[in-house]
Amino acid sequence: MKGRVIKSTGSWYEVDTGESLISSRLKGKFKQAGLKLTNPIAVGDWVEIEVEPNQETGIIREIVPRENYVIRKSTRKKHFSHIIASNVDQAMLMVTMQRPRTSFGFIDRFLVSIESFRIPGIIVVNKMDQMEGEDAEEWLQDIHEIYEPLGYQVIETSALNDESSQETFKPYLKGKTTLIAGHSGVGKSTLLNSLVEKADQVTQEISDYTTKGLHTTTFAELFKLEYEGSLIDTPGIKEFGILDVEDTELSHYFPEMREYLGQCKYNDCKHVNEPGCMILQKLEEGYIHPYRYQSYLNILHEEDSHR
Ligand SMILES: Nc1nc2c(ncn2[C@@H]2O[C@H](COP(=O)(O)OP(=O)(O)OP(=O)(O)O)[C@@H](O)[C@H]2O)c(=O)[nH]1
Ligand SMILES: [Mg+2]
Ligand SMILES: [Zn+2]
Repeated sequence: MKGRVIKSTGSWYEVDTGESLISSRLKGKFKQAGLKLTNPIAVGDWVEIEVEPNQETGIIREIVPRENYVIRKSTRKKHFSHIIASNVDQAMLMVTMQRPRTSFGFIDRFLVSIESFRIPGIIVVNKMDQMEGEDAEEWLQDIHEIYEPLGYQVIETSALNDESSQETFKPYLKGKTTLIAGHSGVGKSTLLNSLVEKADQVTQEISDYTTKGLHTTTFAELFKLEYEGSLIDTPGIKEFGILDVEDTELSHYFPEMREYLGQCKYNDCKHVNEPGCMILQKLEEGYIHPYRYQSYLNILHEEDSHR
């Protein structure tokens, strides 16, 4: 029987077969080419299960090859990675200006990771009700100016008290599997609760002392929308560790650089200080945003320091 993993808690996986939910376990080892994973099965996976004689539990026999996945370095286990979710049609990154603050660097790291599968990205700016002051205005303007021209849509919302979030989000979510990610405390579960009537995700006020979230959601979980489509709530991410990317490959994951690739003087150009570099020229001419270029350098250098 085929089904989709909607939740995993330790060694049990909730599999939705369309007709029922069957708690299933893995038996035996699953080899996954080239990846050392903390979770062999991820929310979003399609699996083949065999229902046990008691009819209530199942055994996972096979994972249908993933179309894509969003993956990060494990924070707990060195050299291991963690799949946040798989087989998604798009990823929403929820960001807030304060309580907690989301940096442009963090946004860029997340976008790089979804670009490797060309997963469309949407930036959801939450807590618009708390946006006040010049600093906020500037931050918000930057978000629009930097990301929209790259093809990432930007949606502004106040998940906690916006009566119209269903209307706002439905056109984006209908018929698709959407992942919601972001720092702890930005309001991912709050938005989910407002969009999925039956969902009852726990939410929690952020710490006054650190102005950071308290990591309230601890497992990813897929919820079906009332219309066609589903939404995956995920635990807050502190830092987004990008999996090893080759130096010369990184620029492929920056849409604004992609169009100039192949136009540098040297084939193996890393776009740092090489003569005849088209990326540096476009940066100079203002076609590439300096913040984005800075993120590019940061990721590039961090990769170097791991070797
Ligand atoms: N002012 C304001 N507060 C909000 C808004 N959306 C969410 N919050 C509050 O922010 C806090 C954190 O919200 P959660 O939904 O738990 O955040 P989360 O992103 O799911 O956090 P983790 O599960 O820890 O990753 C809660 O106290 C929410 O009530 C909003 O639009 N405006
Ligand atoms: Mg949550
Ligand atoms: Zn170059």
